[in-house]
Amino acid sequence: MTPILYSYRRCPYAMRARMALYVANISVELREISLRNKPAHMLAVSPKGTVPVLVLPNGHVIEQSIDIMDWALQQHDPEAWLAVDHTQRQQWITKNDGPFKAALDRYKYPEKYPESAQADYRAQGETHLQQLETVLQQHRFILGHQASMVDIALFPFVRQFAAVDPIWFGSSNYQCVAAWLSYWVESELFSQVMQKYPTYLD
Ligand SMILES: N[C@@H](CCC(=O)N[C@@H](CS)C(=O)NCC(=O)O)C(=O)O
Repeated sequence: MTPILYSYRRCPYAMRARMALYVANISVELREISLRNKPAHMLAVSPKGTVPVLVLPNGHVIEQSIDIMDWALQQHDPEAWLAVDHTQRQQWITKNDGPFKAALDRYKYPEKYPESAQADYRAQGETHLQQLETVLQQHRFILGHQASMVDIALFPFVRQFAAVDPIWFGSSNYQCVAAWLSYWVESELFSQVMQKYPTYLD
């Protein structure tokens, strides 16, 4: 039997999970959901209601994107994406999924957060971009000369940040971040996981 992946194409958490599953060569039954009309089976197995959710044939449910990446790469890790220092890895993921994601949401939808100006939210996110720029000036990928799951876990969020105002991003000083982002966005891996699926309705 094939695992089921509840996914949403444009969700950065789902993107990182899909990429790890793809690299690990694990076939899934991908169920593209509507966030406004979530499948009853998904909510039954994972009441928190976020994607991605992976349901294994034995009924085990993995409902956090990083846990799906870890599970997939523990099955098969041809690029050695898991071979990284655990503390460093966690620091980057915590910063990305915490303060950077919060700044990204506010920068993307400033009308929902009128207490500050959009430029302030962008500046908050730039703290993270600057840290990325510093390490990417030293090596091609975040943790060194080889790609790792940290690159995959972070770039979908940086992609969204860059896309809010591409002209600003293109003229900003984050040249190494821009090159790193282009590398991933233009990769075969990314185009594979961005294929479109009809919405699954149960
Ligand atoms: N911590 C979760 C976060 C996942 C998440 O927030 N996904 C969003 C979509 S990008 C979601 O499903 N939101 C529920 C909704 O919008 O109703 C993970 O890493 O998997």
